[in-house]
Amino acid sequence: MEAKIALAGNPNSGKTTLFNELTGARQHVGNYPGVTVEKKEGSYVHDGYNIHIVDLPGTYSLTAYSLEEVVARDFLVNEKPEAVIDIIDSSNLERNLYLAIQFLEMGIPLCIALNMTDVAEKRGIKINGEKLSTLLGVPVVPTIARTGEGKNDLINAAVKIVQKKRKQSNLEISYGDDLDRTLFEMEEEIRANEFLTDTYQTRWIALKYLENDKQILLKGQESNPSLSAKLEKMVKKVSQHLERTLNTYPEAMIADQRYGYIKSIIKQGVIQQQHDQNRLYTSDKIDQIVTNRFLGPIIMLAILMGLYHFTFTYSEIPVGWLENFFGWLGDVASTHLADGLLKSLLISGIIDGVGGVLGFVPLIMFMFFGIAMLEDSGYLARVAFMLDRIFRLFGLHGSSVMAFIVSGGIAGGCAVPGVMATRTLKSPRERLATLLTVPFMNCGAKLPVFALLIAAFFSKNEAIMMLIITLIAWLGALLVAKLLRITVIKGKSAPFVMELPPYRFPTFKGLAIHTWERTWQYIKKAGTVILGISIILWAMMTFPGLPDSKVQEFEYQREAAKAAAGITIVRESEEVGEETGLSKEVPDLKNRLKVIDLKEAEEGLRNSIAGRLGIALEGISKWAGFDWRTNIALVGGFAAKEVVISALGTAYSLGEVDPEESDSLSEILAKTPGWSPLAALSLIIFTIFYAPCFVTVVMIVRESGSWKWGAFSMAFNTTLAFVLAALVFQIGSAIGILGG
Ligand code: BGO
Repeated sequence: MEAKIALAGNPNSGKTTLFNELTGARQHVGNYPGVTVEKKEGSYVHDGYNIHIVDLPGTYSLTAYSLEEVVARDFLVNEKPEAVIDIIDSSNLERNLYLAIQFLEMGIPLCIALNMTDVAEKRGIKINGEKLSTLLGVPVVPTIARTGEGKNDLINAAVKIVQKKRKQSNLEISYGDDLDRTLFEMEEEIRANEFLTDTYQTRWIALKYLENDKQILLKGQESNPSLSAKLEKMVKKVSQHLERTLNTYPEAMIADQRYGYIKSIIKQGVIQQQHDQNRLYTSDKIDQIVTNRFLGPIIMLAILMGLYHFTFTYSEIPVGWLENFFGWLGDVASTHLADGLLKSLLISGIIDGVGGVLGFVPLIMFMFFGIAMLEDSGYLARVAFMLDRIFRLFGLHGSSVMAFIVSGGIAGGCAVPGVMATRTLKSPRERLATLLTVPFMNCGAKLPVFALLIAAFFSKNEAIMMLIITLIAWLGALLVAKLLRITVIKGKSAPFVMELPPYRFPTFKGLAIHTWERTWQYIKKAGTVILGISIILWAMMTFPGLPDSKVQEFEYQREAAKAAAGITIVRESEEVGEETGLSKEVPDLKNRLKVIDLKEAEEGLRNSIAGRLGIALEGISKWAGFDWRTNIALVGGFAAKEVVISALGTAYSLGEVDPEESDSLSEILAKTPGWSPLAALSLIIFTIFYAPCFVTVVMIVRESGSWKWGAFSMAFNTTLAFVLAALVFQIGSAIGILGG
């Protein structure tokens, strides 16, 4: 039987020595067609196989920077050897793995020769080949080419790949938020147009465009000039963005992330000993402290607390300004508009609804600024790395951490890109478990709901409360993931590696741009989707209104109150003088009228479509401490979580008719009977866990490939949320804590 195996590796890794060791006198030296690069071929007989061995030119990378790289790459693509042996200099593992990673990205059936183990050992470096093999998903064989040690094991491993016709799945590294997003978009274009896909793989083509690979660019321009131009434009756009925000460019970012991936492999116990501490770079030195088993988690929690403290403390003043601004806007509309539907829509539907959401812009902005700082400095990747160990216990993939963080793991993300970020997870089971649990994170839409309830009921412990909410969300997500992984999505975990890019000093410009981009998304959503839903909900809370007979009844009550007050005024003015009587009695009348107005508004709301729904649900929701108004808000939250705030704003505004009353929503809630810190906590728990918003459900359906998982996430999450909220409320009430 015949087999074709290629030897590859960095220059000086021992390739020639191994080639000679294997082929001996059976060698043939020529040139690769059309170029002056030497091509050595030879043969080796093993286990009934006549193995044809080709020695590829030594390269550090597989991007078309040099002729050797183009030749090596073309050979792999055109000749498709059944296995490739990558010879790695063990004494310089990190650098040598860079090439191995690129083979894996190309989906090459790979076998690693961990060569020069003697040299490495002399330098005090001991490598755990098995661990490396598990993490990379390819066989790893220690060798000493100079003596021929390990030669047979190596060929055995390569022949096994040939025999099993083993397909190597493509390694997909995350290249950071910006590049990942562009890669997804480019891949869609490439796939749809079958652009160069007969020769190369989709993601790899996109990656080469990002790396500005001259050979692929040329082929692309020849094959489909307009699509090639489109892809180049996408690359230009993301390049400019990276330049502005992180002062870097795609090629550098890609190399950084690849090295980050390697660093993470090495840190997982692949190098068991390294005496030569002087060779550690600054990033490694920082990592020794920041990702330390004991210090790391303490530092992480301290940083989170600091972030929450910073956000709540400093955003309070501008949030107050905005609250006052929307209060003033409502007052202006109230004085200048005639009573009627338009006024109600404007004040209760739009100003109190959307204004409630926009009022939190400063808080969102501060939170995003803090997160951008953690992200741009490279610390967030370390958080993911540390949480990795914990995630494994819950049957999740290490890379799931990043999807959780994108979804709002720290607070203020979004589950839609979070669900999309699970695409980098190779194992379908862990991917499914991740995409079903990322919606539990505290996205930017839930954050204002928490901020409102914290301000109303836990104002003395804002940061600690936010930290508790974060921990509840994570714990809940992990436990649900575990539950899913031992029931509906059973199966073994795949090994994983994640990226640890070098630390960087974030630039102020970069932070500002990242903060603004995300804040703008929030504002845009408030002005479009939330505005639309607020108007629909306002209509549901306004119509059909009270029947005429009821309206008339309230009118009579008002008349009667006025008449009674009139009599009193006259009578009292006779006794104590007109002026005193008036000043005492008119506010009394005003109060009486206000009570009648409130009753009418409340009855109107109760009689509305939303009100009836809210009341109908009260039979169940009372177990969790939610009244009918909260129910309306929560039903609205199925569409988008911001609606919880806007609907509460509208619901309480429709019951609040005095224009002089300018209490903020949190003040109103704190004063309303039936509300207590316990009821607020129960609502917080429910908000964390209940059904994802509509767009996220659509994304779950798309990414899981089945509408069943979308339906599952809605039904399961809502049931879970209700059970948890009811438990908290009932137990809290029974033992009488938090005002319950
Ligand atoms: C010289 N162990 C040790 N200790 N050395 C090895 C091993 C190993 O496992 N494998 C290879 N080497 P190439 P590329 C040399 O040539 O095969 C040595 O570029 C010398 N030469 O012997 O050429 C190997 O084909 C004088 O060393 O690598 C060679 O990939 C003094 O690593 C070098 C000392 O191997 C590079 C070494 C005149």
